[in-house]
Amino acid sequence: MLTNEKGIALILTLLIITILVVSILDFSHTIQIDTTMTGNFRDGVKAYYNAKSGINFAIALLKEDAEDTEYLPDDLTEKWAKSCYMPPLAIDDGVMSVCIVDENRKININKIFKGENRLNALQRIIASLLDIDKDDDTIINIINNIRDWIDKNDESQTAENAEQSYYESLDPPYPCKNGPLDTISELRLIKGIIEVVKENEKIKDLQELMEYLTVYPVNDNEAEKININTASRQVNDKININTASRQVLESLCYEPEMVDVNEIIGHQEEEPFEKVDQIEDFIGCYNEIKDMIAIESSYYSVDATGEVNGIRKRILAVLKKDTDKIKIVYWKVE
Ligand SMILES: [Ca+2]
Ligand SMILES: [Ca+2]
Repeated sequence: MLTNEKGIALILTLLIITILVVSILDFSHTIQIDTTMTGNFRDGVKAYYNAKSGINFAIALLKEDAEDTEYLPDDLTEKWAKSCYMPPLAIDDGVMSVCIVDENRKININKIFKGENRLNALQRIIASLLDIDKDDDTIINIINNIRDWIDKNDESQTAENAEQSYYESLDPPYPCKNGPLDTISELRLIKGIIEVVKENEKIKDLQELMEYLTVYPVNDNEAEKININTASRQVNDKININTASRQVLESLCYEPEMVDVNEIIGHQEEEPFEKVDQIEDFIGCYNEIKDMIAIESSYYSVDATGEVNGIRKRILAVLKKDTDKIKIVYWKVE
C-alpha cells in the first residue's frame, strides 16, 4: 500500500514536473514569439514613419517650389524632380527613399470631354502603348467604353459599348460610374480593357499605363481655381511640356512626326520652356492643342519607402500644389 502510494506520488510528481516543463517551454516559446512580434511590429512602425518622412520631405520640396514666385515653370531640372535619383537616406535605424513625379506630364483620362484634341490624344497614346493602330476597332471600343463609363447619361456610344445594363449583368454586378475616374486602377472595371491588356504583347499590366495616364485633377472645378490675390499659380489640368515623356509628346498631334520630340526633350533637360508659346516651332499642330499644354504642374505623385531591419513600408500619395499650400489628395499604405 505504502509502495503504491509512493508510486502514485512519484507519478504525480513526474506529471507535475512534466506539465511544468512543458508549460515553461511553451511559455518561453510564447515569449520568443512575442519578442519577435514586438520587434517586427516595432520595425514596421518605424518603417512606416520613415516612409512618412519621405512624404514630408516631398511636401517640403514642393512647398519650396510653390513659394518661388519668381520662377513659375515646373521642370526636370528642379529639386523635386531629382528626388528619384537620390540614394536611400539613412534615418532612424533604417532607410528612406522617395520619388516625386508630376502627374501633369501625363494625359488626363477624365478630361476627354474638354474637346476633341484631348480625346484624340488619349486615343493615340493608348493605341501607341498597346502597339495597335489608333483606328482599329479594339482602340475605338476602349475609347467609347471609357466615354460611357465617365459620361453622365445611360446611352451607350454604339451597341458594342457598355452602360448600366451591361455592368448590372456581370457576376458580380457593379454600377457604371457615370462620373470621372478616381484612380487609374478603375480602368480595370471598364468593359474590355483588362482583357485587351492581358492579351497584349507590349503591355501586360494595367499599372504600366500609369506612367502615361492620369486622373488628376478628377473634377473640373479643381482645375479652374485661381487665386487672384497672388495670381501666380493656377491649378491646371494641362500637359506640362517641360516634363512630358516622349510617348505623351508624340500623341499630341495627328501624326507623331508632327512633334519635334528630340528638340523638346533637349529643352526639358537643358533649357526648360518658360512660356507656352516658346514651343510653337516644335509642335506642328500647336494652334490646335495650345489650350491643353502648359509649362507648370499642379499634381505630383509621391512614392515613399521606409525600411527597418528588412521590414518595408511604402506610402503612395498624390499631392496638389496650390498657390499657397500643398494638399494631400490620395494616400495609400502598402
Ligand atoms: Ca517649379
Ligand atoms: Ca454613362
